[in-house]
Amino acid sequence: MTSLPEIQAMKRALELAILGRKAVFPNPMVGAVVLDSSSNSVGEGFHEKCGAPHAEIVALSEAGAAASSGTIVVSLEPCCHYGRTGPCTDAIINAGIRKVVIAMLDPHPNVSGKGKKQLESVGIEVETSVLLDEAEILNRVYLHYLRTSRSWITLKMALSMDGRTAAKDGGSRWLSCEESRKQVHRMRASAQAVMTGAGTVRYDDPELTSRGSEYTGEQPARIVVSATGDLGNSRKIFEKPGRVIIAVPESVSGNIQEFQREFGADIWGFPADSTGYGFNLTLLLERTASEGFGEILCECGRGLATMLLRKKLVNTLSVFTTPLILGGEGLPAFEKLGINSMVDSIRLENVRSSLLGTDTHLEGEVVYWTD
Ligand code: AOF
Ligand code: ZN
Repeated sequence: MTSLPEIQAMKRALELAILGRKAVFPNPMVGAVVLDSSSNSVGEGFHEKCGAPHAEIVALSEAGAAASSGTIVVSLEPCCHYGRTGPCTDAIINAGIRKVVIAMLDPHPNVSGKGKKQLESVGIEVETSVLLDEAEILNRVYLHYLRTSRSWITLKMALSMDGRTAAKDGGSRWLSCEESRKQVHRMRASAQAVMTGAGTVRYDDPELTSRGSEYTGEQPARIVVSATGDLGNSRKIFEKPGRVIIAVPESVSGNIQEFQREFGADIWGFPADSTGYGFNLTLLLERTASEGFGEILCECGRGLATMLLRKKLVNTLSVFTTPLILGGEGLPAFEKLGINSMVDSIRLENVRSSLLGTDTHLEGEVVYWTD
């Protein structure tokens, strides 16, 4: 049975875990709370960044001798292997902990139930699945990476009430209200990278940086996807601090070295492929993940948005809807997606909705039935 203090401690552990959000990838976000034998909280910790001590180690060292005969409440199954750091199970056993309360088992092949077994084998009581849903949502990027080796993509769109992204003449400034734009700047500030297509760069010359009071001091990397390497005369993308990556087919990467020379941009070339954006976007998202981008905010036009959705690479869809009509002559959000009837429609789950000024913000995870 889970006690009330243990559930409260798990809520706190989940809160603490989020503090590692920007720096832990490819590790999970983990928080831990140590309760002494009278259920008082005597130590807290979270995994701050990849390579840093695990949450349990931080919480146990804060608790010191008070951990003896106590309980550790942790949002993920304690590890039992040597990675960049040592096994948390050993530290828990050595601290004299009597009970371990876990939200979710760690699906990492080196752990996946083995941590729990090791603790039980020395007589420690282990309880699992406490606030499991919350923990799985919290670690969706980690879980997705373990399954696919790819970055998590949040596709953000600003639409009119009739689902148009721009007027017939291409104009879309300022479709969203000020509160929505502030929210986008918050999303950029918390994303590790922002991705767009070269068409948007050519047409809008965006900065893709976080600005205003939402700016937290660190700009996201900017990733531009292009089939040709043509960015027109747009240069704002290079102006602000932060890494800029231009992803192109290998065949054109030699032609755009000037972006590397003049602005220090990284040019990533991928084998040509007719099913993607001149190259296979899946390879791009594997590369972004291997370079430490767990979550990418995609702010792009119809072409890239359609391609990402067709290839089942969009994980969260985040739509800001403004109460105005642009009519059938306005530009639609997507090109054809092969949807012929309601049963083929692409749906979202875990949907969140809110009002932002005069706009509605709707966000949820895309369900791909055939996965
Ligand atoms: C825990 N507590 O706070 C975290 C865990 O390279 P390392 O040593 O940091 O190990 C990384 C692996 O440890 C990671 O893939 C995941 O399985 C687990 N993460 N485990 O007990 C923590 N961050
Ligand atoms: Zn660990």
